[in-house]
Amino acid sequence: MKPLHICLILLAVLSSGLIPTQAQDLSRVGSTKISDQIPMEWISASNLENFSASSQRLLNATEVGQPRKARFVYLVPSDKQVRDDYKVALFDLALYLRDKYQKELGNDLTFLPQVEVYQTDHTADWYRSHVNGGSSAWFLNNALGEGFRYSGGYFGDPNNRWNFFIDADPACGQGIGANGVPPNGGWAVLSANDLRGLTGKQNVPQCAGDPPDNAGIYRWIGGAGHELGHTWDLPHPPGCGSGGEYGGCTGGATAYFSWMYAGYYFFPGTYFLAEDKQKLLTDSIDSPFFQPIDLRSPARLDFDDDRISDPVIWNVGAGVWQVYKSSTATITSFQWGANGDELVPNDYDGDGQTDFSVWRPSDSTWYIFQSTDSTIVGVTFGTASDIPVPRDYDGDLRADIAVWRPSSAVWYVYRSGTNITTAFQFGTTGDIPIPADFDGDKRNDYAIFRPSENAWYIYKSYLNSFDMVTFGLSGDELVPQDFDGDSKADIAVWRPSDGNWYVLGSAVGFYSTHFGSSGDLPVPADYDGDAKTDLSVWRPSTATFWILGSSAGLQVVSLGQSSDVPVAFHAR
Ligand SMILES: [Ca+2]
Ligand SMILES: [Ca+2]
Ligand SMILES: [Ca+2]
Ligand SMILES: [Ca+2]
Ligand SMILES: [Zn+2]
Repeated sequence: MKPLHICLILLAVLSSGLIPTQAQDLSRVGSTKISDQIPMEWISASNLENFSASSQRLLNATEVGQPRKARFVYLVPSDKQVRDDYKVALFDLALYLRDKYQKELGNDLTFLPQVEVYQTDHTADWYRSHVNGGSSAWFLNNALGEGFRYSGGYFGDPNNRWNFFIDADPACGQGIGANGVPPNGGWAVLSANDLRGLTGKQNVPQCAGDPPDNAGIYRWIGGAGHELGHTWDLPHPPGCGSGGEYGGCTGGATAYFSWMYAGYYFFPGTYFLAEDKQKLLTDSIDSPFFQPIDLRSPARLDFDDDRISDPVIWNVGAGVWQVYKSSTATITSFQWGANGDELVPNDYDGDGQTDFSVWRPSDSTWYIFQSTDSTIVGVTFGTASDIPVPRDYDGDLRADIAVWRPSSAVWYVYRSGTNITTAFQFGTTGDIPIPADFDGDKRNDYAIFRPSENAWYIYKSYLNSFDMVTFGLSGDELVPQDFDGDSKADIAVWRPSDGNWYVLGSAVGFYSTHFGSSGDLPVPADYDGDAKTDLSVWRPSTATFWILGSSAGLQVVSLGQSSDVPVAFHAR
């Protein structure tokens, strides 16, 4: 489905000539494009000294020995508000690029991102109109000067790559873009259209008559990643931009559709050329930015941090959790919560280990026992009739406190990466929320099951569209998990009446397996640690877990007593 979709876009764009021959942020002089690779001649130290001489640095961020970072800086002119949606979008952008660079570079190598916000003391109009060097470079010089002043950055900063996003529009003919040429490069300046694009808003043509750019959020993420590449002095491929077939790229279609040329437009469906990867990984200035970072999502219900799910039951009356630890095959008990609480176990502090945690409807408070430092966190969030749906929605590898409100079908998510709460309506009253990462981008997706239609509706945030799949019957237990190990959750149900698992595997297609029987409760998780969810049930009559390990085979674990509840079942 997806490859076909992309092919259609390619054909449409190529035939109509709409595909840009250079990067998205190429600005225009009349109808003539300026390269996004900003020549250093445009910039001079004196242009910046105008600001740094008269202003103090507000932050000293760059110290020798600090980990090197890619900095994503949101600059807010004095006549603009700091916007939460822009903050969230820049955070998303930074993590999407971090993840994509890791995929491209391999060996877990990627950069460390940091997102920051500064309100400046100049108006949006000042950036385009304040005389500062050549008129094409006014906007750049003004934004760079202010960006460096607030962030503490500078030309050729060995410890940071600076990506400034200013909520202001350049005038027609003024350039934006990046420079990575040593010793004075290492920066990019992007503008209000990027912030609009990253939040799915209509862009404002820089010059009268410019066509609108409606390619969607991914295209703007790809564009910013292309500029980030320029901050490391990655060039456009040879020949590209000279015109003709595939933009004149010497490397033909392969070069043309690479990330450092038109490929940004198809993010995440693009790639670095071998020479780009080679430069990032071996260049003495670039390579220190790329360190191995473990970006694997924590395992579900893993209380001993071995990335293997542990069977867990909860005694409703006493509030006692019993965990069968996979690492030692021993049972540990912990009292947390009380009768009436909802179990919301997840990794809230991001150490890879599941935290004992409950949500108490009576006071709408989340009580989380953090595994990192054994501190107790209480967060009031939601109302008594909400359904708790904690997941990692923003991709920072920490679960976000979240509820779905049945009366309005609004998802309220307290995003751990930005501490910003977002509200998004998806579904309708009577639906059942079933969030999971269906598309495999490491962010959980809003999704609901509609019992009246036996339909799964899955929202695809960056495409602003949804998938609908009819699957399952009324009375089925909904168990969206990654059964086939492709890192995408599969649409799946367990049917109590016949003990069958029906799985629409995103990699392997439909299959069904009989495991368990009427009276059991499904408790799917990855109990043998092969990154595939295992078919598994808890049998109350005998207080046993029956686990069909996808690699390890059948495992039977006795735990607790008949009146207990299995935590996996209630973890929604
Ligand atoms: Ca474990
Ligand atoms: Ca998170
Ligand atoms: Ca996702
Ligand atoms: Ca498994
Ligand atoms: Zn470029």
